[in-house]
Amino acid sequence: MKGIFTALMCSFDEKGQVNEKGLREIVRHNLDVSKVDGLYVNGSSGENFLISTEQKKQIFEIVKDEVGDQVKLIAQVGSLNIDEAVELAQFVTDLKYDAISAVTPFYYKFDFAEIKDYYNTILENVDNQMIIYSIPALTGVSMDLQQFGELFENEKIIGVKFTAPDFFLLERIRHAFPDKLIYSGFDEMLLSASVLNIDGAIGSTFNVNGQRAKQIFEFAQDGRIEEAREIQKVTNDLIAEILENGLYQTIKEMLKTQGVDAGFCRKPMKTLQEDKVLKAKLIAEKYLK
Ligand code: NGF
Repeated sequence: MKGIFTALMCSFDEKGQVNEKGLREIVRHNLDVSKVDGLYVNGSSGENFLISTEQKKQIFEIVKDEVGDQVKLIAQVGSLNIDEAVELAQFVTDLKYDAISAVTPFYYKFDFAEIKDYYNTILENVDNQMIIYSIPALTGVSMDLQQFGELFENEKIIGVKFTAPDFFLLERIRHAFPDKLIYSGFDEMLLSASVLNIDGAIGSTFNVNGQRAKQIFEFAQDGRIEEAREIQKVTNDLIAEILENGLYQTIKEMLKTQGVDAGFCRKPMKTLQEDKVLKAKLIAEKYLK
């Protein structure tokens, strides 16, 4: 379960329906061109919070069918509707996903006891292992070292997708829980996290920049920091341009330049205007081979 996992994007048509052919092409691009170690399915980058339960299931099925046992698969099943989270956790476990992950419950400002109950409830209902998805900037939910420790007491919770710029907390978690898996979630901070001995990373930009992410991670593990830093620099130039142009839309336009039918983003995400589509093509020309 270690290494570089792409936070998989999904191809949607103009009406917001899943474009199966396009989704399969995105998967193949990640496996055959970027050669990543695994896929994180239906996370933020998969526009998970914008789609129906049926669409989530459809995506889980298509991805598993395309990947088989080629790489590891993590299914993000977290939902404010705990019944949906349990239903999806059972669904992907039957499909033989290697692990499940769930975003911390958000919006209602749940206290820690409620957050803990959410994870334990999902896990009581399923025979699978869980990776906590912590992304305070989007959820507003921050947990401290002791709270991570309490969650980790459940042996089925095997790790965390840590999407935060708090390297003090990251180091403390690494030190306190050497046997838990830590995945870095901010691609622009991959090297900084890697030197703290994380187990891997999960990111959206790996859909187009997976090869560089793999190099950064591997160089850092080998202590080749200068080489890793150079690649992180190019990576961050790329990420800065992507963020300025529109994150998910730009990655999809970049994928299209690689012959991948990456489709559109779901509303309320906007469709890029012509000038930004052109800019995405220029970014692809500059950074992709
Ligand atoms: O897209 C976001 C939102 N974060 C992703 C990743 O942490 C989560 C990150 O790769 C994710 O992709 C998922 O759950 O599917 C950023 O897009 C990247 O570092 C650029 O900032 O914060």
